[in-house]
Amino acid sequence: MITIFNEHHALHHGVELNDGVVMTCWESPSRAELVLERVRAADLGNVIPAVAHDEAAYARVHGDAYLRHLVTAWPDWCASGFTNPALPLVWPIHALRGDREPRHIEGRLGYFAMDAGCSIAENTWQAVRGSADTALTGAAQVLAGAASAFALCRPPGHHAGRNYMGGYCYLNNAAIAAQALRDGGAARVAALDVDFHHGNGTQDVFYDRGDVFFASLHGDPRVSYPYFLGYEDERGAGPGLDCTANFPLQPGTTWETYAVALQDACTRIRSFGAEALVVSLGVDTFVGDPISSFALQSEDYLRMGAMIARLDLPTLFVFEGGYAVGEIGVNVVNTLLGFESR
Ligand code: OKP
Ligand code: ZN
Repeated sequence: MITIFNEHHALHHGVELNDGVVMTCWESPSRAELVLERVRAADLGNVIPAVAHDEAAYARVHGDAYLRHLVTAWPDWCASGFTNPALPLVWPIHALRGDREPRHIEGRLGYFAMDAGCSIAENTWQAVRGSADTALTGAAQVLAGAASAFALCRPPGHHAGRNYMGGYCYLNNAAIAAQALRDGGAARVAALDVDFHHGNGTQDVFYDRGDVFFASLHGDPRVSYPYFLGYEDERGAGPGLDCTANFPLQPGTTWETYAVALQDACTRIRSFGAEALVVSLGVDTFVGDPISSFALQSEDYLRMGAMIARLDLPTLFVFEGGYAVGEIGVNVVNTLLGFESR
């Protein structure tokens, strides 16, 4: 399996609120480097650089005003006299006006964000677009006939909606890749999200569409981030009704329980008639993950990959979360090796 990698990912390391204090994010550059190291050590296949894409490819998934905000946030933040990483501090929740984009950068940051997990600094945009380009390069590999590919994206993408960032995610790499597969000729595409956290952004992008199926296995939103989406009764809308499937799972979930839900998700994808598959691959389902609460073991990822392979679809793996850096490489590469063992 070919791996796509963009070395500019390292230009970005955000800050987030932890225990009431601003600290560097769990989502760190070393994560991608450790996965790459394991890809090489396991001889998974060639590693190729991401091909730069035009912003038009991102605009297939994200709104123009949001993309403009991503590009101008840092210069506008500096022009307002600020000097540290940009973070939002006010959000247009419920009864507040969500229909007006403020002009001041301080207001705009909240308007286009779901949380304070996405700081913006001088080189953030370069890393963010490089991550989307990594996914797009992977999609191109699959469209060119590769049975599978691994987009080693960083920063991750699945919490980013059409018009908002959140949870370390700015552009939705998996959604952009799924759309590229559609645009490249796949009539029906499935996005399977196995990150511990619900893929609220991917769900947002495809919720009312009948051509892209979205399935997510994740920590129950009653007790797990992102808290405000990912319930079982979210099934899609309009032409997309029953093209969204959510599998909330409880803290402590082991492979035995997880496998049942994953099999369900795969059955749904098969009956949908997908011609290509995008997997949002987060390994924060690992028992040792510092910010999540499932209990998968490293060997379970071999089984996960093998189960996904049984769908027998051209498959693009897109890297998302996973914060147990000691085992992150083994867990990711085990999934890919399990897939290849079919
Ligand atoms: C991104 B991805 C933990 C708070 C959670 C946000 C987590 C974002 C996860 N104390 N903060 O889905 O792995
Ligand atoms: Zn996650």
